[in-house]
Amino acid sequence: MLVVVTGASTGFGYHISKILIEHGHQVIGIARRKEKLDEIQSEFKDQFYPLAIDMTNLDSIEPALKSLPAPFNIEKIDALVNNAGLALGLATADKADLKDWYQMIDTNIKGLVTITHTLLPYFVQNNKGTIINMGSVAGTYPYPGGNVYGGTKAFVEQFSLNLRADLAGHNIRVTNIEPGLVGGTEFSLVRFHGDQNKADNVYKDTKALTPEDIANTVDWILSLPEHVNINRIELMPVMQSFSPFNIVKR
Ligand code: 8X3
Repeated sequence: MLVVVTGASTGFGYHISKILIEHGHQVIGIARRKEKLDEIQSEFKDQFYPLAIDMTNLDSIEPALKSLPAPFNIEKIDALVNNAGLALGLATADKADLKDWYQMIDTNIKGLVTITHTLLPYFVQNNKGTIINMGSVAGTYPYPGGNVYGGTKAFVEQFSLNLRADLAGHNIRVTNIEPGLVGGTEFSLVRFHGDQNKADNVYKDTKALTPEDIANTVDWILSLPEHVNINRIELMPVMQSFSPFNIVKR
């Protein structure tokens, strides 16, 4: 398969690319940092095509994908893994930075729908394709400070299901993967604007999911027979679960 992976330079995206290439697929890896992508390309060689695009630069997405060289041409793409996304801040809504909100909306929503909109006509034309979106438990369960991040992931969840509705009759699969706590990535470092102590504290004394767990999930979904669609898959580490509702007493 030829698979587009967004956010391919680190974390989930790197591990997703790695396992797919190990299993004989080719990957077009999208990320902002060209140097990082070039490093990955030297590891994966001809099986990896580095495409340096900023997912918030919406106008650059379609032309970049439409000018991919052989054998990575847009009409040959079998799957899209919409992994790029970020959380910024954990302040309550009244104290959050509006710039953080806009950046999450631009990447997690606008970037995701733009690349999906670019590839969908080719999937429809080929009557074949798989879209795997990276949602989050934050899209289903509210938590303090989740505000816009959770909102963007709720969008991704519903967008995924609505794509399934629109694509009825076409042989196109759509899955939303909704992970809980995953360690071993820059997710919390980015969320806390580079505060390593705060980021480390999130995972202290936990046994969180790993990026490999997420990569294995993507690999498994792509390996299923073509008639099988996993609509949503929610996964958490065993040590993460649920709390009662918060009731503030007078
Ligand atoms: C990542 C999971 O709980 O930090 O999307 O929102 S959480």
